[in-house]
This record gives sequence, structure tokens and C-alpha cells, in this order.
Amino acid sequence: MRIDVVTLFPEMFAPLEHSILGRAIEQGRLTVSYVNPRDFTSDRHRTVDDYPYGGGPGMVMKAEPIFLAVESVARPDSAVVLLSPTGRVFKQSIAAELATRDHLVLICGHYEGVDERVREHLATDEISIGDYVLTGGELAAMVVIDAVARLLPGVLGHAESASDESHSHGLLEYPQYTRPPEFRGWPVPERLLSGHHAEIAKWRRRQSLERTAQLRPDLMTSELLAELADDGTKKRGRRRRSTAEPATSAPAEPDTAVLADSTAPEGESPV
Ligand code: 4GX
Repeated sequence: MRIDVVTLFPEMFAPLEHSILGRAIEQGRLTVSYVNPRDFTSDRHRTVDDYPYGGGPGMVMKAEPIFLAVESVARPDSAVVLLSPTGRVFKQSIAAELATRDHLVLICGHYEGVDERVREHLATDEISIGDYVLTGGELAAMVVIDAVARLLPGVLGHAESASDESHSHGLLEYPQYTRPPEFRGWPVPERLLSGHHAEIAKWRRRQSLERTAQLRPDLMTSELLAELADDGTKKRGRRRRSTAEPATSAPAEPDTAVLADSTAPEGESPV
């Protein structure tokens, strides 16, 4: 996959050279290049921003340097993604969707934003990494690059494999332990030491279900709720066709007990 990042600050992407992504780049599975809108200005001061029409605080990124920067790298098959708080909120399924593309162009905005014509006539997609306000799109672009790149063939080694993990199957991960079997008096759950693979798989599935119900009730589908309600005492296999789907109740809030401060008013949005 090729990714072109449109940014005023290419130095901010140095962390991508390290670790798993660095290896992917070295192996040629991923190419990340940078294109600076400032290189597509023609005035003496290389101006990339200007005052907003209609007045108001802050500056707006000018359309032309961004259009020229994108047009210098875009191909007919490119996904042109604007990182912005008004985009669709990034999640694993969007990462999976982007990972199928051959070419991504990621546009990182600064200041109060970018001229609306970039969103309307240049971007093919707009993504937010979450409901908070960043100083620029660079960190958001890095989050997207990291989540997408690890899904590319051969990027993760066998040990790191992407198939059996939180969010890909819609459940939170089960608890993991390594040696020693007891640390400061806290033991590893006995089932994990048993070597009984079927029992371990059952325990992990149960832990994933219970954790997800507790911490992320919004992720619980009616199927998962039914599986959670099933206490495992009935005989397995050859399940009878169910006559009714259990009703899914309105998504509950995540368990407030694990949140240090959940006093913010609901529905608060940075946009
Ligand atoms: N997820 N920001 C972008 C400037 C901006 C505003 C509008 C384009 C359109 C953010 C986020 C985010 C702050 C990056 C505003 N650029 N980006 N920047 N959350 O908060 O992606």
C-alpha cells in the first residue's frame, strides 16, 4: 500500500520509522510519503493560511495549496481522506475498509480548519479519530496509518497475528497472563495453567463476554447477550432453531465505576 500524507509538518511522522511499521516500510509492504502544501504556494511568503471570510477567530488553510498538493500525488483509484472532527468516527471496520485500498491520501489540517471546498470537492472521505480536539490532523493520520498498516498482508509477524483480537470479532480481549504463576500474592487463574485447551478457550470466551457487557455494553448485540445469558450448563451443539430474538435494550453507558471522572455532560461534542 502507498500512503501520501499532505502535511505542513512531515517531521511529526518520525515515529512511523520505528517498530512494526518501520519494518513494514523497510520490507516494502508500505510506502509512506509526504507532500507539503507550502511547496505549492507561489507568493513570496509561501502562505498556506488566511483569514476566514465573515470574520471570526483563527486562520483557515487556503484551498489552492492543498488542492495542488493532493493533485500532485492522487491517482484515479486514490481514497482522499480528510482528518477532521466532523468525520465519521474511526473504528476497526473503517481500518479494514481502508486496508483494501492501494493508495491513501491523508490530508492533515491545521489552524481553525481548511477551506470548505477541500471537503466538498477534493476529499472522498472524512474521518475523525474521536470526539476531542487536536492541534492538527497529524496525530489522527498516524493513528489511521497504524491501524490500517497492521492489517496489510505480512506486516504482523506470526506471533503478533491480527486475526484473534479485540474489536475484529466485536468483543473485548480476554485477560492475559505470563510467568510467574503468582506475583505479589496474585495468582494466575487456575484454568489457564491446566493445559486443557477446550476449557481455556471456554474460559476466555466467557471472560470476553463478561468484560464487554461490563465495560462496553454498547458493543453487545442480541446474539452476544444471549450467549452471555447462557450459563454453559446445558448440553452443547445441535442447538434448536430459536423462535424469537431477545430484544436488545437501549445501549447502556459503560460502567462508571471504572471511569475516574464521568461527570461531563452527555452529548458534549468538540465540533
Ligand atoms: N480527528 N483535529 C484537524 C483542523 C481541521 C478542522 C476541520 C480539517 C477540518 C481531529 C480529530 C481533530 C482538530 C484535526 C482540527 N482540519 N482530526 N484540525 N479529533 O480534532 O481527526
